[in-house]
Amino acid sequence: MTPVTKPISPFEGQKPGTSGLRKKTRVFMQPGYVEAFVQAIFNAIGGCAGKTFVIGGDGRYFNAEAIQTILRMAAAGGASRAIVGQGGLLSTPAASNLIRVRGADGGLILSASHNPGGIDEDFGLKYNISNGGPAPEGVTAAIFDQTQTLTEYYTLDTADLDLSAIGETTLGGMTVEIVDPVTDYAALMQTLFDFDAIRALIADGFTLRFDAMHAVTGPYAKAIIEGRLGAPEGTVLNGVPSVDFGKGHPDPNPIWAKPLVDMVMSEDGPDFAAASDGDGDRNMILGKGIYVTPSDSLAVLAANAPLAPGYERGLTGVARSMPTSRAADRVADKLGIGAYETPTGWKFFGNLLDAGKATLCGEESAGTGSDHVREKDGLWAVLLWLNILAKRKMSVKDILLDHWQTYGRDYYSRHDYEAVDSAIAEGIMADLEAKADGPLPAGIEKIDSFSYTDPVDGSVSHNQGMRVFFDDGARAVMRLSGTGTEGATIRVYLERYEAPDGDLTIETQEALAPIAAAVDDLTGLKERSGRAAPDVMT
Ligand code: VG1
Ligand code: CO
Repeated sequence: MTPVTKPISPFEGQKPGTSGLRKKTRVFMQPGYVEAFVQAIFNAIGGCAGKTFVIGGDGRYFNAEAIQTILRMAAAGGASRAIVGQGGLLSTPAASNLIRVRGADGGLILSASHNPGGIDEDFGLKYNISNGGPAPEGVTAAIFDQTQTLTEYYTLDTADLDLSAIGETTLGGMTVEIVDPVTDYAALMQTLFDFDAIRALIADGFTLRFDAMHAVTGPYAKAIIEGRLGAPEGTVLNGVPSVDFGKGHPDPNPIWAKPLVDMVMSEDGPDFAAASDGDGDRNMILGKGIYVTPSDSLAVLAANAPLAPGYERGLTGVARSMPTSRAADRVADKLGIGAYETPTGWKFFGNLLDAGKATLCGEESAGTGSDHVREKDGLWAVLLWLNILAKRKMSVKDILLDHWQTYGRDYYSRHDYEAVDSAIAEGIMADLEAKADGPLPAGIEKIDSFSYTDPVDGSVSHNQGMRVFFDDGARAVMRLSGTGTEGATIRVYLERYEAPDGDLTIETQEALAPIAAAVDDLTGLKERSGRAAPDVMT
């Protein structure tokens, strides 16, 4: 079948953000929009002739249509094979795994992650490289360059493929292989964790719930938690993926997963509960009566990982994004292993993982993962927690208390001010940057703009967030979100350390109120954004 060449003019703003290109669904649905971005990707990677790609997404509205477009274009460009999740579904970590185990050249993942789905909500598309991880900045910059100079794209005039049946078909000269989205991923999990120990824990009466939030992890959690681990049916909540995530917001935090939080906080709640996001790479961990902040979760996982077979030889290092609390550093310090601080976004962990410098990575935004794939992985974090609980035979709350009594506690919270006028938000950031040169207000030791030099390839990334260091060791970070689709979201990250012999059980917002007030004094944030309080606090 001969490829058809079609003329196209560049679309404005096809610039990948923290994790791929995210826009309103209707923007993606404009004629030629997906085609332009996909052709830009193919051009930026030197074409797709002879290549193998993994393709799948979180099942949101427009997922299926976009996949058909990508398949036609990959075939027209001469790709030899496309490996597609059945029904177009693949969680982000499962896609990363497939790229790796199948030795694919790359992958196209369709997701706007934790953003809501639907024709009036959000859509997204990102490219992952052959290590299974998100394209690094050099590649995303090349893609953006291509989007600005495109003149044509290549496709086939063919009918849609049926993506519902497992097996192989062809499209032009390309083989399309439809795979079960869960099989390889579940097999990988089984190599990392002590499934027998977790199964015994559950058989002994340990109770748990997993909220898939109507998103992609439903089938994975059912197969693994209810299937291989023997948890009773009904353990997985909201387990059927839907195009609009049940009209919810598939963001596993105490705001959007409130029913789950209420459940574990109640007298007869389960011993453990967890949730994952739209594309399955985030996690929220809860124990009876307690919410584990993602920063603490990373530290606890780092301290206990050797209890799981996949990590029994110990960790080489731990990496965290800059705004993530320093709790993980304290563990790394005690273990005498490397601690790395990277800019926000999983793409910055890829080199550290490939080079064997870090085994575990994490972000305050509910992302944790390891060198088993090159994405953060929601279910992986849940299974590692379960493995640790099965071995330590303590409650989540006691594990956390024990951790704080050993390392001290980094009180931590993130305050988001959403959909703020972009010019106002940029003004707030610019004014804070101008204050870095001093004179500094009383109580503040240093203000700087975070720059990162990758220790593996030496690449430098500037302007990765403003840091405010206080005299007493507390820290605040401010940055603008790179995943939003409306105005600007200002994120304010607050933390304060309390030593092991200090007060370890203050209510979090209370513990951080003085820092939040100091940030407001410094920036005029509330008045300038016109908000009396943050829209979301995690
Ligand atoms: C947010 C988080 C960041 C995460 C990114 C992608 O980015 O803060 O930690 O890596 O989302 O996660 P931003 O730029 O909005 O702060 V996901 O699950 O949306 O792929
Ligand atoms: Co996600």
